[in-house]
Amino acid sequence: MIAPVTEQTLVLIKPDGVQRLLVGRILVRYEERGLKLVGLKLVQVDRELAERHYAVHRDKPFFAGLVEFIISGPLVALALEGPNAISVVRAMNGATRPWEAAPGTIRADFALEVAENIVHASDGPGTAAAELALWFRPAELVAYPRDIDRWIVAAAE
Ligand code: DAT
Ligand code: MG
Repeated sequence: MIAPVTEQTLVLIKPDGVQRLLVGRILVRYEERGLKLVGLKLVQVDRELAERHYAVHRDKPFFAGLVEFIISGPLVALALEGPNAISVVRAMNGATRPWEAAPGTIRADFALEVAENIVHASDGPGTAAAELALWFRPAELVAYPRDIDRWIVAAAE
């Protein structure tokens, strides 16, 4: 058996998801997959946090619009934990351009435009650690056992 790496990742259900009343339907997908919710909050983001979160895109032509969008209304920030959580969540979200996202992914099912593509997720271990630290104080990330984990996370051999 390949021992999976337990990871934590940051997800944002962006303002379009909140405005379109999709928060519950998106959240249930991650929950049903077996990912553990270790952080959750509704945030009205300020410009400084938005610019820090998307700093890697600072020189892109869409940067200004991206920041305006992300501060346009509240969003929901999630910290999710599980085996290979970073790549699992990226796969569940689907391709950045929703028209290229595989059917059954969140972006394919709920979005049409790249600028309003419903969800964000960290893209690697380094960005996950940095983004979790940016969005959550240490005390807001909660470690707790779940009885169902014995059905979801295979015991290491
Ligand atoms: P992802 O969110 O899949 O990690 P990314 O990091 O390349 O994608 O881009 C961050 C966000 O920026 C993306 O979710 C939506 C927006 N974006 C990307 N490319 C864009 C474009 N060509 N026009 C408008 N917005 C864009
Ligand atoms: Mg990205």
